[in-house]
Amino acid sequence: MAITNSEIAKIFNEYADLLEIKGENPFKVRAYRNAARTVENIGKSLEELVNEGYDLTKLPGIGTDLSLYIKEIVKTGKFSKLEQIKEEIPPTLVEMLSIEGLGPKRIKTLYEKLHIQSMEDLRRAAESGEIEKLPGFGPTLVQKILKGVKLAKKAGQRFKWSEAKEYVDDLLEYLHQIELTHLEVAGSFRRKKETVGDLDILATAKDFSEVIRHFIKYPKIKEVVSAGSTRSTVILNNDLQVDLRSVEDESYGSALHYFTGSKAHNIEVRKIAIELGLKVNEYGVFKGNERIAGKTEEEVYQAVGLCYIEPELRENRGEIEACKAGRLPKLVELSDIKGDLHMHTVYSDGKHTIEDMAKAAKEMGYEYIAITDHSKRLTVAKGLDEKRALKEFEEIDRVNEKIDGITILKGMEVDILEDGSLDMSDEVLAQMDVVLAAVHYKFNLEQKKQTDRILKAMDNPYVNIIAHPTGRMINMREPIAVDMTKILERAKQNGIHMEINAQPDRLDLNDIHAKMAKELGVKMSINTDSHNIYSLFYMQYGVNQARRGWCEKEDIINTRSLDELRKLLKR
Ligand code: DGT
Ligand code: CA
Ligand code: CA
Repeated sequence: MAITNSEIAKIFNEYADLLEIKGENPFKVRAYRNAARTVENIGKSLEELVNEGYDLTKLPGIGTDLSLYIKEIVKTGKFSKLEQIKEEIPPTLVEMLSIEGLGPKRIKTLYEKLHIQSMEDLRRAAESGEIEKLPGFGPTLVQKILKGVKLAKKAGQRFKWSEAKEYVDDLLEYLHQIELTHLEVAGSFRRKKETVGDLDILATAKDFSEVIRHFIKYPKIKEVVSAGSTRSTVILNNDLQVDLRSVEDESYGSALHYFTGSKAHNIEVRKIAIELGLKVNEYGVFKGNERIAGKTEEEVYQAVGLCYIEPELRENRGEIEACKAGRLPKLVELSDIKGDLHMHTVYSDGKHTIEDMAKAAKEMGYEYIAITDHSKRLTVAKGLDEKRALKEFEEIDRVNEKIDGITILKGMEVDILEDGSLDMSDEVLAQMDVVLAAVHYKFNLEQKKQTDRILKAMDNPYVNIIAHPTGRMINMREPIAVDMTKILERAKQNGIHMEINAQPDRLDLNDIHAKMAKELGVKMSINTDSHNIYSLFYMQYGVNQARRGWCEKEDIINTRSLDELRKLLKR
């Protein structure tokens, strides 16, 4: 495995970028950049020099440490310090380096000043004019950033539901400018799948050709792929494909059912119809040539002897059997949520104070929140040590006295260390109302080690909730390798709850894990992990995921009143 000088230089440059984002000493940053330049320009293979036993410290800008690092890279192809720092910095910040005009300094500013952590945050802040107001960021740069965000989107990548939602809202508002009888987004979007491949819109109107004419004039279209009399396909500026179709009013329910999918669910429904001597397609339910149903979805299900099945359940994961047995869940709703048990403040990497968060949550009608700042290992996030944690709790007491109508619980998102111990003393943990434990580094441990690490943390008697249990970031970071069944069984045994993290990039537990948890009798908490008051509304995304996981109100602990919740937080 030969490694070229420019590859080594690239590693040092990347490391320097990350050090800079992290806010490390500028001299240190410069040392790596200088080393990268030296490596690039010496004109002789470093690999050969290393193999010949040449003393690398004779090279300009290469000291003892750097010479050891070069040897490490030549021998292993990797730089362990780089791997380590990558685990400490949100992967999207690293990804943002690929955007023209955004260097580490600016990314650091965006992260610190506007708490931008994802491409979506970046796009939103650029469009809203927030970025333009920052010193050193002009309108030209903002244009460049917006272009860069689009280019960074890899071909064939699925869109996060939240991202599609923004476009859907705007597009539906536009379509409603003309007269329509029905308008609905079907497909995976309606099933609230965490990512969508494209949008499938269904509309009925007296004059459908007018709908198509209007649709293809939507200003955010990049390309009109086709425009016929009953359907049209376009690509939006963000590369999202939209299919628009029309049907007759009498077929609307069947078409909505057909295009909502999933395909696997539709196939099962069709099988049942065939057994009854019926035919189901997008135009209706037919007995011979006679249409016996089709105007509404309820009618379609009824015609084949089934009850109405919520779109989130239509994945052929047992919903048809459950319907036949009368055991379909009554899915949890956003309005059932009484509080949010995971959020950050200025004590660690949040943007707002405890009081700000409490007031915003109170406005949302919540009965309680938990403040859960990071623990000390997470230095990039200014994680709290024992002393600062206790100081924060004193402030929580003061704010609780000051504000009526909402209760602030004392909590923390405590790091699970590599050996499964917690990043906080039991003495301080004992003073908290709610303890979240989470993995924030060493994502690559093999399954047994990673599972044991989490199981050990779950045996700490103060832990209440495992936060974002798999650590995955949609389209960016794979989940950690864990035996989820074992973790859920331990949760059941120890009275620990699992989080459904509502961040649109996380949605972790995912739908399948949430359903597993429910079936094992493990309760969950849907939390926004907010770092500012504006993302408290992410709760909706978490509720969507919970619904896809068949969760009912009683499966979710933060649908309980404060008194009930406190009982569930006792171990
Ligand atoms: P996506 O776009 O990849 O996130 O997933 P969907 O579920 O939106 O799939 P899409 O857009 O290919 O098709 C929309 C719906 O149309 C799908 O959920 C079910 C229905 N559909 C599409 N193709 C077929 C098919 O071959 N058979 C049946 N029964 N239904 C289909
Ligand atoms: Ca679709
Ligand atoms: Ca489609």
